[in-house]
Amino acid sequence: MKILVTGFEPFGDQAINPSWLAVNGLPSEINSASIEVMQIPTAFHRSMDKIQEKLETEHYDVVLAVGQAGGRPAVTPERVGINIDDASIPDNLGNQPIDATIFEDGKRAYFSNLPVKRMVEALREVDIPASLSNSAGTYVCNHVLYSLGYLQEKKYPNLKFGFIHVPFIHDQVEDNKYPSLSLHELVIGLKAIIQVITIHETDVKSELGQTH
Ligand code: PCA
Repeated sequence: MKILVTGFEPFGDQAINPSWLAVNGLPSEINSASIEVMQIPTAFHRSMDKIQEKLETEHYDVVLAVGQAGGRPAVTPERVGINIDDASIPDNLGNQPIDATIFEDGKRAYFSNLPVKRMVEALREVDIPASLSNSAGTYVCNHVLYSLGYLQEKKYPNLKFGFIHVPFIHDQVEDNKYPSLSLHELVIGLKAIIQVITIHETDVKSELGQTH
């Protein structure tokens, strides 16, 4: 099994992006699956261009994208990407799409086809705070998750794809203003998630839904 794991470059007012630091800390093999890592730009179309270039030159069974969700207290596998770009700040290329459809011929949403609930359970088993997220926002991370679903549907039917949002790491946070984890915890969490991917094709029906 070959897994491509991506992390983002820093964006907004942040000097680092923990998603890339954590992804870059992964070993090259987990459970005999080979892991390849790549940094992608925090830019609406360029981020996906880079992933598509990779998929065109090499075969991957899984693409797992990872991004920063500053302010979240937990590692959050994302359930779904939606067909809209609605940016509250410009991306790293200065683009700020508002209410823009990502793909006119795409579905309104694409659900990750990885076992997201098992991921949450695996994270909790290794003592990493985790919950299932039902919205990846409307910025570049949602764009990437949605576009991976689109690519899976239109071009790579066997591709497994998913998205993980990670909190800030301690270095980014002054006076405990926001929740944060250590970089080491993020790496442990991503390893646990990838282990799940290498073992399980299907998800569990555990009670991880939310009332709001
Ligand atoms: N987080 C942003 C984009 C890049 C990143 O790491 C997001 O959640 O959309």
